[in-house]
Amino acid sequence: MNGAEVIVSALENEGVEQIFGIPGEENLDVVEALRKSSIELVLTRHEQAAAFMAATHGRLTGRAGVCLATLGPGALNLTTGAAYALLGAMPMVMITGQKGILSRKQARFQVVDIVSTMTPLTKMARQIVSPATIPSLVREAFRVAQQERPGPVHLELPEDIAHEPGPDTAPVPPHPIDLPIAPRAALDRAAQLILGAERPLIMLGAAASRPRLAEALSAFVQRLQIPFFNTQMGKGAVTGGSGLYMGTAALSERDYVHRAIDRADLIISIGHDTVEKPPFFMGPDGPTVLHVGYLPATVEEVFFPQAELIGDVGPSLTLLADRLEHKLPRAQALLGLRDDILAHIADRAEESRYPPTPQRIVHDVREAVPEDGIVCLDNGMYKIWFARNYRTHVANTLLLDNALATMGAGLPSAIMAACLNPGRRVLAVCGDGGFMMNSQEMETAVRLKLNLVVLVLQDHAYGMIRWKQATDGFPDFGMTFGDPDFVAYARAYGAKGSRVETADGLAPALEAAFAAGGVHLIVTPVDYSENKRVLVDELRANALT
Ligand SMILES: Cc1ncc(C[n+]2csc(CCOP(=O)(O)OP(=O)(O)O)c2C)c(N)n1
Ligand SMILES: [Mg+2]
Repeated sequence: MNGAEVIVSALENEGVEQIFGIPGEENLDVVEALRKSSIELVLTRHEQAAAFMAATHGRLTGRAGVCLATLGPGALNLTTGAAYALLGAMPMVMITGQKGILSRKQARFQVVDIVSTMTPLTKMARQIVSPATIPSLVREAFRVAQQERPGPVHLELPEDIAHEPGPDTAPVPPHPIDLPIAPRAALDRAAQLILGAERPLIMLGAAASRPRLAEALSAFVQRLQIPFFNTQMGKGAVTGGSGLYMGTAALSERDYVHRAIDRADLIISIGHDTVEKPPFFMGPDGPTVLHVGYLPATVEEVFFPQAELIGDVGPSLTLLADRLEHKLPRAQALLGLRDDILAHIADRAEESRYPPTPQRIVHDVREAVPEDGIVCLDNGMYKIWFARNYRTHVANTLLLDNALATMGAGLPSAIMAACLNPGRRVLAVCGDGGFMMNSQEMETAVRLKLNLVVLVLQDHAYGMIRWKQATDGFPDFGMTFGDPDFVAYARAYGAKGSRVETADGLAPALEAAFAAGGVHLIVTPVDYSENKRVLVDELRANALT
């Protein structure tokens, strides 16, 4: 076996089924080994998209997704995806080529120090220097990528090592890992804190969305009956708990959900990751925060928990609930605020106006997407509206990036979600700016014969920045652009395209697109005057009352 065959068999050993990317000549031995393997090579049209897809695979399954690129330019195109996976805690393994390291007939042509480039963007970055080390290095790469806190790992395979015959070493079999559960003393302390609380509130953060946690987390909330809110990336982690849902902290302060947060005397913060925009600001006057997590909390100026429960979150929460069930007469002290908060959030959701408001767009999307359907957002103004207004009932059904918050990941992440869930409805929601950053992947979606709908919200602008510019008192300058004819653009890829022309046109367009199957782009204008009216003026007034 040569180095390339050893690495591909090690990837098969890890259960890898697909690799996303764009090969270069330095990867040709790997491509040949893939051809003879059980792994599918999925070509993308830009390496950045391949990395977003691989990271999303990790996010949705807990098993690292794999992407492949050549040396230099190809590898550099993976860097934004590496940062996306690092900040977003998504397990991913990136494999890149390199010129030979034993001899180099092309001097420094295309040679960039990718291992150094990747070092601050990954949990581990290594150059492979001999075929014999590959089985243990690949096992180590997956172990590191998948263990808490998950993230990306980079392996560089130089072309001569890929070509070189090595010993027929067997891959290292993965072994089951059971994480430690929080110790008894910490559980007792956490239980005392919760028993003593007058107005407790649960917050679900990004790590609450880990795929393996959904059941235990839902059981915890249902057994204790304490109302909960979530951060943007903690959306959807409680099944059947909708009567206790108080809202999503899409903004850091002053939103309606902060009426509950500001009154709570104890916040049980499950899986909060300070990589997210703060869901609230801690201050000297409370509330007390109990951090429950796989790892201790990172202390920040605005987040400094007074108590912690560290260990495998699911089993630890089960033990905590055993100590508290039926013993919390004040569990629902804050629940009375719920109806008012949710009524404010739902305001104007059914109004017929053209162009539609963001609230109406969120409402119509929710109608068209079943509970287990998956909505993947790019980054733009609408992300705040979806985070605030879109109700989720199943874990990981609203995928958004509140960590790197990069534009361009909406379509690739939706492609990955559609690949993994062929029977479920999958929708990408993108702005006209973010969509154009990776719109070439429409070809990938069509080639893969996916069922996927892409909703493009058109304001001919980098709307979010334009909104911030106005909110900060700057004149309107430098944020507008022209768009292609999106319907014709979709058709040029062999996808279907349609445009929303009336106030009530979005819902039927979505339904028709999902029902027809295949890849479909729907473009709708959006009335962003609501950004100022609600998110600035109304919330400012709310803060004064
Ligand atoms: C790669 C990248 N570049 C720039 C930004 C800064 N940024 C955040 S939102 C935004 C505008 C997004 O425009 P669009 O996709 O059209 O969405 P809209 O806000 O107009 O709905 C920009 C430029 C970013 N987050 N990521
Ligand atoms: Mg826009």
